[in-house]
Amino acid sequence: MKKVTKIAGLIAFIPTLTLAQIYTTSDAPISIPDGGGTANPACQTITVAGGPTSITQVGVSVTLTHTWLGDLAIEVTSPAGTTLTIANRPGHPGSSFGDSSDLDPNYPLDFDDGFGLDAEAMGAACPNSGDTVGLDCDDPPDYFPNPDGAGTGGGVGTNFSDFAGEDCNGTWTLCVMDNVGGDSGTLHSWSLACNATIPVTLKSFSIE
Ligand SMILES: [Ca+2]
Ligand SMILES: [Ca+2]
Ligand SMILES: [Ca+2]
Repeated sequence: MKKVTKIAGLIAFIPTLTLAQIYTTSDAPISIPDGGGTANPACQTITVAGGPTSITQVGVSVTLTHTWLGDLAIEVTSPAGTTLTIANRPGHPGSSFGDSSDLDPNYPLDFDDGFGLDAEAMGAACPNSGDTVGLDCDDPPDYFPNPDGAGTGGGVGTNFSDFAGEDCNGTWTLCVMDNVGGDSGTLHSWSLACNATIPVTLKSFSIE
């Protein structure tokens, strides 16, 4: 009885306060070209209509499969054409090849300026090469963006405040670039929050 009450409370609460300003791509999953770099990214778009006309806050959730996250750079571009690199080869150039941890679609990566983990340190707390972010470390995998301009691939921007005051309506593009050959993966999906927070609590929520 206690659990039923809790579930009903969540369902009533979230759609009105949070989900109204969260948008998810309808694009199909796409393979990330191994070693494709900035010249050959995997991209998906979201077209927002009826959203906020002046951005105060942006958050992004990305669902990926990959066997070496240190290969990857992730960029989001607003309808106005502003680009922010939210992660740029985590662990590189601190280590030559970047962090070796894996990404699993069961553990989407969430990005918000208010989150506690540094995107550049993604996976650094995982003890083994075959470990999965969100499962073996970084639980939950919630990061503040770090363009890491020092890394290869040309990190762009500062953080999500780069989009402040822009119109959320229009087409947003998220691109994932794999900068080193040998390990590959897939961009499954991504979601965008305008003037809302990505609902991290939903990921660990299950009805038992
Ligand atoms: Ca790995
Ligand atoms: Ca880096
Ligand atoms: Ca690769």
